[in-house]
Amino acid sequence: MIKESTILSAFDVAKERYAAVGVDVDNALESMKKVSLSLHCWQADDVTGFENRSAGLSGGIQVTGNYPGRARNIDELRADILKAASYIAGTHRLSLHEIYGDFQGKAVDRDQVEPAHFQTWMEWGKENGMKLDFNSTSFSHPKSGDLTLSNPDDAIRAFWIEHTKRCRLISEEMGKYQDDPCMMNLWIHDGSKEVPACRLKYRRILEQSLDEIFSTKYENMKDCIEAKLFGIGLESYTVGSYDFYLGYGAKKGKIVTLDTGHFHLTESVADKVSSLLLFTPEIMLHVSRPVRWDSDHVVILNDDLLDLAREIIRCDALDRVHIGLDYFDATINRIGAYVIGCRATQKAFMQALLEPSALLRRYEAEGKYFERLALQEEAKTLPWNAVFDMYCLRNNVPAGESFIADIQAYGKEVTSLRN
Ligand code: RNT
Ligand code: ZN
Repeated sequence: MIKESTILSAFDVAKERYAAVGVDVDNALESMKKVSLSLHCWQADDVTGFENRSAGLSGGIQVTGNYPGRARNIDELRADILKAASYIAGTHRLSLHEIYGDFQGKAVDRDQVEPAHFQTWMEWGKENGMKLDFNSTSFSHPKSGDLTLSNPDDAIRAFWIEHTKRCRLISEEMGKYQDDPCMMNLWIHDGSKEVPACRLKYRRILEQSLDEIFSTKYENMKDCIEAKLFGIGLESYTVGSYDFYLGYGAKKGKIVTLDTGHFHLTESVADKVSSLLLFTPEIMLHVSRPVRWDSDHVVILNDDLLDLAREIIRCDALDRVHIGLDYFDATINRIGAYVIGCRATQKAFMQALLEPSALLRRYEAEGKYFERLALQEEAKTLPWNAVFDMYCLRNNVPAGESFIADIQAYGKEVTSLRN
């Protein structure tokens, strides 16, 4: 454990250093309260869910690793999420996929799912101070195939339309219950291994499906549409590409989800934020980490994440950006994976909030580009970590690396006993 007195004295020094470049650390700490993360439930069990069907993970996504102790049922998953959340300062949300319903061992097909299947989740969320977000699930089902909402086969398409409509209703009920809109993310894997004879055909069908799905208006949920570059086995064509959803979102006022793993590796996701804010209602993030491809590695504090957080803060857009996480790593302690990724995301926002932006903007307006670059470089090594430790201390979560030993203990006493 880091001594409290050490945190306090480091904070005082940091406060002085930041004041010299016109940054008020207390304001930054106050703004951190608005940085609420939506934890993805699927890191706890390798995107398995509770359908009791052995279809296996499909839809072009993949979890690698076989570290022991994944959550096998709803109780274990809930316990693991709460354990992880206890090391993450602030209030969090939980993002559920449809396959994580409380089905009580019954087989509930995706076109039969109802708000009742999420009643215990809503109650659990309220008891534990976690608001819920939601996701429809197109993958890991006998009808998943390569095409769902863009399928020319009317019966299959109708099945997925029904599923997605029901997911919107569930989201609406969640939003009502928690008195705060539930963010519903719609991602489908539709695509093909080779280039199709007509790309337009499937995109037109997808547009029609979405129009039908969104024709019901709700007050307590918000629709988010997530694009992607490619899936495994579906490398040549993705029906729901970024252009597709950006166009759809801009035209029809829907929120575009930016998954940081869903772009060409040299493309800047940070650069998209300001454009989306001008032309779409809000932004949903899926903070992830691609390594050579959309591999969904545990999020770490790297330049991409820092750039993204800085852009959001520079746009003063914390009220319009929803910070969801999306990665799945089965090679290490899964609870530790949550904590690492969440804390990295928070650290990125902490640094962004501490940027000496007033001074940087002044230099820029005056054409002082040497001064701007010099300050940008100096700002990188200002003692932001002392402010982050203070943020942890004030929120009663361990500062620094002391969570490692705790999570090791949970691994030994709880998760390693699962098999
Ligand atoms: C897949 C998308 C999608 C999923 C989750 C499980 O590439 O990122 O968001 O990861 O819905
Ligand atoms: Zn995603």
